[in-house]
Amino acid sequence: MMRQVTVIEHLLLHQKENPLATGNFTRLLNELILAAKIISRAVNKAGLMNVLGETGEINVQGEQVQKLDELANRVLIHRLQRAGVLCAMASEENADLIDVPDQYGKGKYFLVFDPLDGSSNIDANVSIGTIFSIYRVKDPERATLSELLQKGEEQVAAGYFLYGSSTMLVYTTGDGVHGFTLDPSVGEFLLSHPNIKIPKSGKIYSVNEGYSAFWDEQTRKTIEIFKTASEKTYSLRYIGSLVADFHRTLLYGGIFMYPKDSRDPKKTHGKLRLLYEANPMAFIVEQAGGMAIDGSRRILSIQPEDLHQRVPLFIGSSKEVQKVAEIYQN
Ligand code: P6P
Repeated sequence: MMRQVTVIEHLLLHQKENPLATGNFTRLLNELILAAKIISRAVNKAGLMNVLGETGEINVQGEQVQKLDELANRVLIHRLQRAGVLCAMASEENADLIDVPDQYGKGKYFLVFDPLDGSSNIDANVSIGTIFSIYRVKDPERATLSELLQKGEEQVAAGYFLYGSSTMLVYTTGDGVHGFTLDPSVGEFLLSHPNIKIPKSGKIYSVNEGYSAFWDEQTRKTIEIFKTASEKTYSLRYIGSLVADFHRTLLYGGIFMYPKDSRDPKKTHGKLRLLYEANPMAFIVEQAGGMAIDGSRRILSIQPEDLHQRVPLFIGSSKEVQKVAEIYQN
C-alpha cells in the first residue's frame, strides 16, 4: 500500500531544492484543486442537478456552451481571482483576458485554462477534463497581452483534471509528470502515478478519420502509415475528448492527432487551441519523454500571436511522432 502522499506534500518535497519557492505557487495549486473538486462533484451529479444540456449560448469558439462548461468556468474564475497570486487569467470560454481584482491581492503568475474540455460529450457521460497552464510574468504591473503571450517552453507548470471513472490530476512543474487520484472519502488527491513516462512507441493511433476527405496529401500519407504499418498492427481509438484521448496515449503510448483540415475556412490550422490545449499537453508529454509537433514545428517553440490561436497537433510516443515529422519534412 503506497504511503498516502497529497499533492501539496509531493510539491513541497520536490520544491525543497528550489530556493525561489515562496508558497505562492502552492496557493495557486490549492485553489485549482478546490475548483476541480467542486467541478468534479457537479460532473458526477450532472444528471441529477439539471446541469445537463446546453445553455443556448455560443462561446468565442463558435461552440454551443454546455451548462457544465459555464459552471466550471465560473468556479475557476471565482476561486482563482481569490488566490492572490495572479496578474492575469485567460479562459478558452472567454474572448478576452479575465480581470484579477486588486482586492484579493495580485502576483506574478498568468493562468490559462480550458474549464471543461470535451464538453460535447457531457450528456453521454464520457470522460471530460479541465486543462491548465501557468506562466510567470516578468513585470506583473505591465501584464499586457504581448507580455503574456509566451512560448509554451516558458510554462512554469501544466496539467489536467480528468473527470472519469475516477477524478485524477496529472501535472508537471518541469520535474517529471505525476498523477494523483481523488479519494472522495477524504477529499484529497493522493499520489497514484509517480513519475509517469510515456512508452517510446505504442500500438494505438487516435484521430477523427471522419474528416479524411478534408485532409491535405501529407496528412493522408501520415494517417496511412498507421493503417499499413508492416512492423506492427495499430488499433484506432478516438473518444473525441482530448483529455481522455491524451491520458490514454500518455499511459499506453501511441499517438494522438488533430490535423488541420479544409472543413471550416475559419479553422484552417485545425481545431485545437495552442494556449489552452496544445501547449499544456506538449509540456506534459515532453516531461514524460514524448514529443509534440504541429507537423513540422515543436509545439513548445511556437510563438503565440493570439489568445485563441489554433494549431494542428501530433502528440505522443517519440517513435510515432518522429514518423509524422519525417513525412511532413519531405
Ligand atoms: P472532433 C472537444 O470539443 C475538443 O476540443 C477536444 O476535447 C477533442 O479532442 C476535439 O474537440 C474533438 O473534435 O472534431 O473530433 O469532434
